[in-house]
Amino acid sequence: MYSQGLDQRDDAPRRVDDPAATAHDSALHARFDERVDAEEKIEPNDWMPDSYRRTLIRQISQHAHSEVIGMQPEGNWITRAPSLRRKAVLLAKVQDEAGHGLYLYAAAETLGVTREELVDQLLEGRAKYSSIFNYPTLTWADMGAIGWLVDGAAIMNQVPLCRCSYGPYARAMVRICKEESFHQRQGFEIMLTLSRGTAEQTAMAQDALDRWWWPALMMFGPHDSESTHSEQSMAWKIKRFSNDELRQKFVDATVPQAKFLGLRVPDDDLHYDDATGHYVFGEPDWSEFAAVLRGEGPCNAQRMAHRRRAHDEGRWVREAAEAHAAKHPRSGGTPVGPEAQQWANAGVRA
Ligand code: FAQ
Repeated sequence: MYSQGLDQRDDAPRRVDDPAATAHDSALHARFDERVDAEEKIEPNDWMPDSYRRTLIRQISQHAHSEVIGMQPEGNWITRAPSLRRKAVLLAKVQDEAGHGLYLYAAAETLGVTREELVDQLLEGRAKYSSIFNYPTLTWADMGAIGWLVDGAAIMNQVPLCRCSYGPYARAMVRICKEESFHQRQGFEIMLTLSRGTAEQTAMAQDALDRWWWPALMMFGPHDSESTHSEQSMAWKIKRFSNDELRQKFVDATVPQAKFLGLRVPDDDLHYDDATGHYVFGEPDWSEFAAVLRGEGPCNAQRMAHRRRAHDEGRWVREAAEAHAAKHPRSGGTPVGPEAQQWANAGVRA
């Protein structure tokens, strides 16, 4: 629905031997670059290079898919939360993730792609989602570790996206980051409670940290030297920091929190470097990262099977919504004009 009017592209391929067209293209490109450099937001109907549009669709839709698939690991614990308060908080958090997915699909739609296309890409295995959601949630402490580490990494990565050059993405990220911040605190609070609890609870918190630490570091993506998109995305001010810069910021922020919890970060190489003021840390297992991206992580098959099943089971809801909208096209479902009069006559308020 957000893609209406976006099918007129100024950057459709032109004849290379047409000097006027080439000059026109160069002028558009130059103006676009100037606006990005001047920190102006690019809006849906503004001219943009096709490659900028494609990059945004790729990143925003992968981000949306991650939020939606990301509900599964935590959804696993809603029925087993240890108290009513924990259950209500976890339920609200998982609902927030669904909301983030929806804002992000809507932001991607402003680029001229439909949500159906994006969902098809996910279901057919043509689109990626974050590697982190392919790991199992084995104990209640995993809810703490996900909030603390996964949402913590997400915030580190996403706060700079609030300054992304593309307006709809940047604005969606403002609200998402506020909610992620609450999520991070609820995770840390679970870890704090467990680490101040019995020896068994502390061991559970340590075990969760052991299992989630390295996958959390992989969330930031490959090293800068291996990152295919970073350089261009940073030039376009979509990304504001490189993958390695954000990973370092995350380690610097999180290690002191682990110390406060009395937990040990599972990295023998980890130490503070007085000269740089940063923590030096070991190398994630990049072969594991590559395997997860190939679909061979511990839960890839399970996550996708569940998503496909949920999509199929929700078909009747989508069909009912479409049938309703077709009956009431002018108001997106709410009857207006003579139709409203008919409803009013029947005793129904429009
Ligand atoms: N997993 O050239 P780069 C969350 C892919 S939301 C899977 O460095 P880029 C909330 C990358 O797509 C978490 N694939 O790519 C939550 C590319 O493949 P492609 C998601 C990865 O885009 C919390 C290739 O590798 N967050 O956690 C990963 O410049 C708790 C080369 O990489 C976002 O999506 C990975 N970890 O940088 C929900 C944030 N890393 O497309 C529930 C927005 C890289 O060429 C519970 N996205 N790849 O086939 C970004 O900031 C960027 O897209 C990066 C990757 C940093 C993820």
